[in-house]
Amino acid sequence: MRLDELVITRAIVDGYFKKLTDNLDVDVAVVGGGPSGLVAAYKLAKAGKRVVIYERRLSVGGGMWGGGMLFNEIVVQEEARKILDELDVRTAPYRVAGYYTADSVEAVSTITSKAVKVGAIVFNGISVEDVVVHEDGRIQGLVINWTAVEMAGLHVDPLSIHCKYVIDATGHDTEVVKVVARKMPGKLLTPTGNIEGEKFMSPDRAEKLTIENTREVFPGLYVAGMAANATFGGPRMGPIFGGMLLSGAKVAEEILSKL
Ligand code: 48H
Ligand code: FE2
Repeated sequence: MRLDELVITRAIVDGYFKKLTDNLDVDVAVVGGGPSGLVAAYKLAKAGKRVVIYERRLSVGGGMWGGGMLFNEIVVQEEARKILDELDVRTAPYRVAGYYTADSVEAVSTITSKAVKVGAIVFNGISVEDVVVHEDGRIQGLVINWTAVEMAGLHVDPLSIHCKYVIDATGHDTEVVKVVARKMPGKLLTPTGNIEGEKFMSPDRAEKLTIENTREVFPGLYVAGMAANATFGGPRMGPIFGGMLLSGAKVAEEILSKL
């Protein structure tokens, strides 16, 4: 066959804009495609909900690719291994009982593939910069822009999407919550009403608190993963990823019970 550059261009533009317009009003919008966001999206999409992930970078996976200090293995504990089993990510028991390792590239690529295959739509290269809130004070959607616009520092106004729930899965920076805290000081569902801030490294406490901290932080807005710990003042845990996976599963369950 003879290839035509205009057909190629039209195919991309038509395909992309269909995906975009079909997903302007969804059940759940996940901000950040790290481990917690990916698992949340997988669980929600598997339950038949319409889910999108907005990911600032070209690739999803967040901090999981690099394992610990670029040694690309992750550690998970017994409780979280079941999630990796369910997702077909192979784990190996470490010689200390209860600890398992997995190849971080297999983990990211497999979880991503599963999430996408059950219907989660990933929009990469897009950054969430604000939320939509009308008179009732509840979050109704997100304000999005190209990461390239953000990086270039261009003054280009964003677009908006609607969703029933937002999950802030942006990791340490807890970016969506930050916007809400800046525009509505004292109104978060945290002890101080503001962002409590991430604490020092303490893996055992951190992993448990991550699950507790995975909850609604503002009407319509949930936090998961490191964003949950940063928001509610939990410690960090280092390169053990079980809490991230379990947090993604918990936020999906909580939202499913409301949808
Ligand atoms: C669109 C955005 C925006 C935005 C950020 O950091 P992540 O991997 O997040 P988690 O919470 O799922 O996993 C945390 C884990 O990787 C980690 O750092 C751990 C366990 N640390 C322990 C320790 O002690 O350090 O992924 C967040 C994703 C990234 O891909 C960002 O690019 C993306 O969110 N993101 N996407 N709009 N405004 N902000
Ligand atoms: Fe981290």
